[in-house]
Parts: sequence; structure tokens; C-alpha cells
Amino acid sequence: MTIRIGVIGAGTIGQEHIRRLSTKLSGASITAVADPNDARAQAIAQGLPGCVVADAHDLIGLDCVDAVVIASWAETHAEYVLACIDSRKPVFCEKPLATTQDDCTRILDAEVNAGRRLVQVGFMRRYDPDFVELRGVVEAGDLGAPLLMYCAHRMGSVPDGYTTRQVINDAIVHEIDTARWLFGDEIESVQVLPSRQNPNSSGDLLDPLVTILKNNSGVLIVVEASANGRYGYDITGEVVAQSGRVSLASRASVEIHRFVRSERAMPADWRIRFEQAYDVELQHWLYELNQGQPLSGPSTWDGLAAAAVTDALHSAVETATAVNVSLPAKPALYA
Ligand code: ISE
Repeated sequence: MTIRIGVIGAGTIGQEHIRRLSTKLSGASITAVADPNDARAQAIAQGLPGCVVADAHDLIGLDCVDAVVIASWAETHAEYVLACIDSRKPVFCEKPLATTQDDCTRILDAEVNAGRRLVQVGFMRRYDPDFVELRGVVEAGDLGAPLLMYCAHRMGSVPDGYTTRQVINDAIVHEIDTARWLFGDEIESVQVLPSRQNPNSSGDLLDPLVTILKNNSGVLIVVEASANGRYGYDITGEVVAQSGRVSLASRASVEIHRFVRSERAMPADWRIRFEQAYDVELQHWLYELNQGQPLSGPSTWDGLAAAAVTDALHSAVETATAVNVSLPAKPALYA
């Protein structure tokens, strides 16, 4: 069976997903595209047999759309996810699920009322082989109790006008979900420590930004987020445990030796670094839809728990103090 997919948002990640869904993954066809830039949507649709262009809300209701991929601006996610739930159409929503805990709560209430999981959130690191291996070592327990984690989320550059709010909602949200997934524990409180500012950055952008997350077991997760490092896309993670430490493998693809120097290439951006993770997460989603199996990927609850932490981080930026994270009881649908 082929799942007919409507894609909302044909920007960078939307085009990436259209490419992988239409040329790489099995069990899907792209039947509709929606984007505020109509010319862009038309150009993309022309390259996809039988694909139509529609307004986002119309796309969700089309008979030729069985499931929806949301890759639009984060501020639009809640509106479109709610419309998919209302139409009882499965939806893969790029992270963040929504930009506030309140909006995630509205989504959670609607999905619980629908009585089944319809939403998967694009926390793709859970499908990245390096992160999966890191989690395997932590879960095996040979190193003893995890005590600390150090993460760096270093981007080579961000667009002009990029803000601290976006760093938290768009970038650090990955470390938040990784910490929850890795340790199987919720985040209890957060702190934010701006460092000396990078002259490459300007405006409302704290760069680099250090955040300290503390989970219910007392593990501290220290996250450095850098926006304009200029040297490449550099994602690191190291867990310090009772009797050892384990860190993510370096993702250098090649080593270049010349002029009495040796260099290691590194990813230029997230599309290259996480290509395989994006492929696997979407293929896993398609497989479960095709098999009629309950969704087992990152859920609305995971999106809400991450938004509770990002809300707390926004507060911590303002107050320069530790801020507690508050979560409701987890509904049985997400047990
Ligand atoms: C992008 O949307 C991603 O999800 C990347 O993983 C992250 O590094 C980047 O900051 C986001 O803009």
C-alpha cells in the first residue's frame, strides 16, 4: 500500500522531506504541496506526478491525502496539527511540535479526545546511529549511573535576524529531547548562562548560549548552543558516568593529508549530518502507517515535555535564575 502524503511547507526541510519521500523511501507518494510561496509550490508539484498545489487547510481535507507532513514555520505547527487531528489524518510534524506548552496542551487534549495516536514529532536524533549507540551504552549500565552530560550544538551560521528564541525552540529542543530519551527521565529545572558574545553574531541573539538542564534523577545536562561558529556543523555529546564516560563518535567523513597537514572533513549543516536519521524516522513512520500499526515514534507528549522545557528556558533568559519545569500528568495514551 502507498501512503499518499500532503506536505505543508516547501522550505529547506520541506524540500528535503519531499525529496526523500518521493525518491528514496518506500511506501509513499507526494500528492499535494502547500506553501505561502505559490510559485515555489507549483514548481515542486510539477516535478511530482499527480501532485497538486493547495492551501494548507484545504490540503489536509483532500481525498488524495492520507497523511500529512508539516514542515512549515514552527509558529504555524499547532494550527495545522490540530486541523489534522480534527480530520483524523496521521501527521508527522517537524520539531518543535509547537512553540509553547499551552499550544502543545491543546494538541494533546485533541489527540486524547480522538482516542488514538495520530501525531509523530520530528525528533530525528532518536534514529541517528551514533545517538542510538550512545544510548545503548548508557542503557547497558556497564559504566554505572549516569551523572553528567555535556552537549554542543554548534551551527556554522544562521540567517540574519535569527533570535535567541529560535536557538531555544529550533536547536536546543533537540538536546532537550535527547536528554529525555537517553535517560528516560523528565527535566526538572533549567538555567541559562550567556557567555562572551561571538562578534559574528548581532541583534537579539545570545551566542554562544549555555543552558543547564537538571533531570529528576539529578543528572545535569550542559548544553552549549553556538550559532555562528563559521567552521562547520558540530554536534557533540558526552555522558560522564559512575565508572567511565561515553561520547558520540566524531562524524568526520574523510581525512585529507597534504602540505604536511592532515584535515578531517566535517558536515556543513544539519541536512548532511542527519540525512540517515531523517530517512529512518520517516521510513519508520511510513511503515507503521502502511501496516496499520500504532505509532511508536516521538509523540505529542514528547513534544509537550520539550515545550515545557523551552518555555522554562525563555523565562530563564529573562530572569537569569533557575526555573522549574512543570508538567501535567501523562495521559494513558502515551504510557
Ligand atoms: C534545524 O531545523 C534542525 O532541526 C537542526 O537539527 C538544528 O541544528 C538547526 O538549528 C535547526 O534550524
